[in-house]
Amino acid sequence: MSFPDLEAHVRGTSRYIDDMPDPAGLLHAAAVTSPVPHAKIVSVNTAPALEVPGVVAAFTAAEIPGANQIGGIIQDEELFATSTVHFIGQPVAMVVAETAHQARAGARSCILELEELPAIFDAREAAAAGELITASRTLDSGNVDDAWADCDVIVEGTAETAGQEHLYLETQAALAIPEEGGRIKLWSSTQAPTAVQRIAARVLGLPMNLVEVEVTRLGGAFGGKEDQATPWAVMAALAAQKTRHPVRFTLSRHEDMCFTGKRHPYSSDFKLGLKKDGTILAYEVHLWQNAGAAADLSPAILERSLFHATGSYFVPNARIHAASCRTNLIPFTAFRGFGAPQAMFVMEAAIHRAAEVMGIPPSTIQARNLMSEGDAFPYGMCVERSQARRSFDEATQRFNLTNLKTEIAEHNAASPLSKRGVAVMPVCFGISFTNAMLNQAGALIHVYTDGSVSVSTGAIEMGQGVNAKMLAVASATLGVPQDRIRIESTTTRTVANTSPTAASSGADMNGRATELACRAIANRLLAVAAELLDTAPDRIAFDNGVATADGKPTKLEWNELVWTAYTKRVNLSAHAHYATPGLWYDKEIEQGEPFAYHVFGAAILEVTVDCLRGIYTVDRVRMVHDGGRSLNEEVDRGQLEGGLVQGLGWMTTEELVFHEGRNVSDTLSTYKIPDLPSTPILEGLFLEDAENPKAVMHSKAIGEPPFMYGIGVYFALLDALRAFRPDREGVYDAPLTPEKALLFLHGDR
Ligand code: LUZ
Ligand code: MOS
Repeated sequence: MSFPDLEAHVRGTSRYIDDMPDPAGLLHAAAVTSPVPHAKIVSVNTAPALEVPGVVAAFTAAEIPGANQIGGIIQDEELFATSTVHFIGQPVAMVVAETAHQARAGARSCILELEELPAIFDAREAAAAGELITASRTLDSGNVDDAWADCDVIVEGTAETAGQEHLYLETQAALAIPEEGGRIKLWSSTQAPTAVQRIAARVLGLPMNLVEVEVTRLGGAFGGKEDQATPWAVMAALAAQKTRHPVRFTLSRHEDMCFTGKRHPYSSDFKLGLKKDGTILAYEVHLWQNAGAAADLSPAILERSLFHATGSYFVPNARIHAASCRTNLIPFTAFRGFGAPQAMFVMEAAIHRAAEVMGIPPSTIQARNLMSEGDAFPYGMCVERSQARRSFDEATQRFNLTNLKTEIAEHNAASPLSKRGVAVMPVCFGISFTNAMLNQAGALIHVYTDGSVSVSTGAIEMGQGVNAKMLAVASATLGVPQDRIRIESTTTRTVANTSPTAASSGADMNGRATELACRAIANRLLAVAAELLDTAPDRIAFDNGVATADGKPTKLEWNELVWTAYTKRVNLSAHAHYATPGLWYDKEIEQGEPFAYHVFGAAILEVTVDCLRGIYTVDRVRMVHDGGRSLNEEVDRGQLEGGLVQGLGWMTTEELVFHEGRNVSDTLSTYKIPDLPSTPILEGLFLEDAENPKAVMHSKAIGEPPFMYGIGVYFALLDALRAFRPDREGVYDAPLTPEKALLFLHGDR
């Protein structure tokens, strides 16, 4: 089986937290949340909840035994607001009851006395008011001020991107079980079990060794469970500690859409300078990140925006300003791409504007400025193996961009009300957590006496297929068939101090740890085999469960060897830790080597716009992707296609709208994600001979990079729209919904 969960998923028997059988005495939790974006709390009255049938208890900050603090990077977020509420949906208290329905009724009955305060929702306004989450940062390379004088063309403009709802299939969920000695066992739908463990321990006033967090799998996450799973898990744990009952906390879809953080909206100003031939000389950009009301992961996301501001291009003189702005919206959080897509959109907008002014296709400017081997990013790191040009050239040649453009021009000339458009989108994405500390992982392997193997790592399976990849690594390293290996659930008790499964690096790092631990056991077993076969260990290998000597099969089988090793008292277990080598970054000088390597690729996107109605279709997207040597090609193809489609949604129909701080796109009827009918014809090619010595078995991380191919659809749409309205300049305000397309076609603003 190429994907361990496949059969259970198809049969519907895979267990998620909400599917786990109810433990005896189970209670359900619901949150009491702020109905206004900013207010002073005068009083919180939970007494009415206790009158609601089935309600067992209600808790506010006053009942917290430890610290009322769930902030990760910056400790600026209370579990329950005490003096002030800062956004609509902010938890103030919780109610536990015998059923979820009763808990919600209890929560609704609580009375909050609030004095409303003025609120800010716009990032630029927040910055102007000095409302910053952290000090703003500037990455400055070359000499931008002098470079403008050498430019033949200089363009300026603004670009905006809206937020994005994760819409994982499984909503936020947790189940807390009180055990003996005050211990708490937590099941959480989290990407970050250690973070949940640490913060639950902090809030409950327990040492971390009295809190275990276990995760079997998530029904999707996309970054939405890197930090945002924590409050619900911690509330469940608190209620379990207080009531000594198991407590389940599962958000409804509507609650999840209202109460949890999303992708950050960004506002930006850009200025791009080029030579007549399209060579980029200078780029200056201001990025205003709308962080929402608390830091969450915003500073880290801002840092990734800084690093990806110049996209796939070499820019000799660049100045990138980035500010994380505090507003009275929900704290925005990690989402596939982690600030890179927002910054890369601005660069593409600047190139589009320059192309417009110069009267040349954007792809001419793109092609002229791709990173080459040895070029440095503004943060100082050189690309060692750039596949930027290779994938761009392969995409434009294999998919014959020149012919395609001719075809489109002919169609457009012949069709007054139907216009086609095309764009190329190159992607370059740095792999590693930008915070070097987080680039570590662990694995714990047991070989049992019957030869079956148990693999535990810090990686969380969230549908991205990391378990399939761990299986591939363990099987190849031990030389035993995949069906003898089980990938265990992820728990803080087997592998401790884990980083979130995030930054596309879960398979890279946990795969390396798995490889190291398997190798340690294999080496011990080979020593035993050498004795049995009367030869040297380095002449023996294991292949599909059979020992080979000098490459030829022997009679010695894995099971027999394992048993013999056991009788000889050989250790059949190993733990290994992996820390990505060579990473450093100095924020003082804004220079360093924050990434192990980069992933490259290019996509060609085609659209057709109905110029009477403004509706459009994305017809076809073809990608050439730098995937290294895949650990599992089906899994990688799934990430390539899924990432792209999620990016298309962000750029087209997923319109996250806040009115006076209230999310008014909080249902599936007002928030439209791509569906099968809107999914284009997809073709994905993986670059051949793409080695990668920087990751396990020459593989490459794939989770996030393909998302950014989706950015190209915005520019393909602009291409089609401007075929109808050549008199209009491009606007850069994503998503480009059909309504906005209609206004472009028939309006004048
Ligand atoms: N999470 C994080 C991430 O904490 N740091 C990162 O650099 C990152 N990058 C991508 C996605 N999640
Ligand atoms: Mo992430 S955006 O949790 O890799």
